[in-house]
Amino acid sequence: MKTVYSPDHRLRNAKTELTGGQLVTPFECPQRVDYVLAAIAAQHLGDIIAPSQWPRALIEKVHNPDYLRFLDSAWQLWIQAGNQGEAMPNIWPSRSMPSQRIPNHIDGQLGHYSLAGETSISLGTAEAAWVSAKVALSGAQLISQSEGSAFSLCRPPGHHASRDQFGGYCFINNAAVATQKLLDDGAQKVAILDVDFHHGNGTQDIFYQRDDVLFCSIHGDPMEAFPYFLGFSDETGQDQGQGFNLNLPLPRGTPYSVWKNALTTALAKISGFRADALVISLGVDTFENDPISFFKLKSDDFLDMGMNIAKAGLPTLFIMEGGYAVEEIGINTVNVLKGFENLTL
Ligand code: 7XA
Ligand code: ZN
Repeated sequence: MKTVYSPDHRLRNAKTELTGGQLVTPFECPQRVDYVLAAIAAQHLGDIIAPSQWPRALIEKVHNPDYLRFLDSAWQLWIQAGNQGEAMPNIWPSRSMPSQRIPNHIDGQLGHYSLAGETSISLGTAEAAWVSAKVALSGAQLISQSEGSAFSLCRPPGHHASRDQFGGYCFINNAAVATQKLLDDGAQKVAILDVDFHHGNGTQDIFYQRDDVLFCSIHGDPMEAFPYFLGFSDETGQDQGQGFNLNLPLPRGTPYSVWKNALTTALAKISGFRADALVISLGVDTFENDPISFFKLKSDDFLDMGMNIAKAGLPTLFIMEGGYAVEEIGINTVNVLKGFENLTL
């Protein structure tokens, strides 16, 4: 399986994340990709190729142009405002006092364009997010060219980013951008299976009213886990999209034996959808030692996960999302890909 990768992910090198009332070194760090690359080489997964250049218009199919302009200008505005640290939101329109107005001040813009408060914007963040989207687009192109499978080693991740909001370490929704490209290239229907520990609220939101994209997600129960406000099983889609959204929340301590039942349910739904292609939002923060999650998957379980995903029998694009047990992220990720290949080779 080919991997699409760019060293420019390093442009995202934030120093601060807000957690537990403290500013800490972000869990979502550049070293994550080093470990994945090392495992790809050690396990002989296949060639590693650079992404192509892509027009911004492809990103604008799933993100609002004003949001992309905000991402481009946020760091500069933040510095011009005299700030010393990294840009973080600290004020939002609220449920009882909503507003769609977009303030001129960077503090107001950060609130308007964010869904959570842990993720800082640092020098180079917008550039890295754009490169990450190109990595996703190039992976989609491989699938459109009948490659069968491909791995987009995206960083920063994307599945929390909505049309116009960042948060949860995500800025551009790489899985959504890739899915739209597959449709534009001729796929009639695309299924997205999000196996990251966290619900892909951004991806869900982007496709919630559509019947050409089925979104399925297996994740920590949002009553107990980020992103808290979406990811419940009664969210099934809206309007034309009714019935094309499947959420499978699971409780604290879920082992693979239970997680696998949810995978079987998701794969049955995907089979009934008769998709032309499958996009996997591949987070490995379901791992038992992940520092910010609460499932109990073991490294070998990821092999079985890949094997079962292969049983869908669809051209499949894997998009990297989360996973913060940094020393094991490589083997866990590549186990999914090797498991997939072992069944399809
Ligand atoms: O899939 N999403 C992630 O891995 C990032 C989740 C961010 C959680 C932040 C909790 N303070
Ligand atoms: Zn995650």
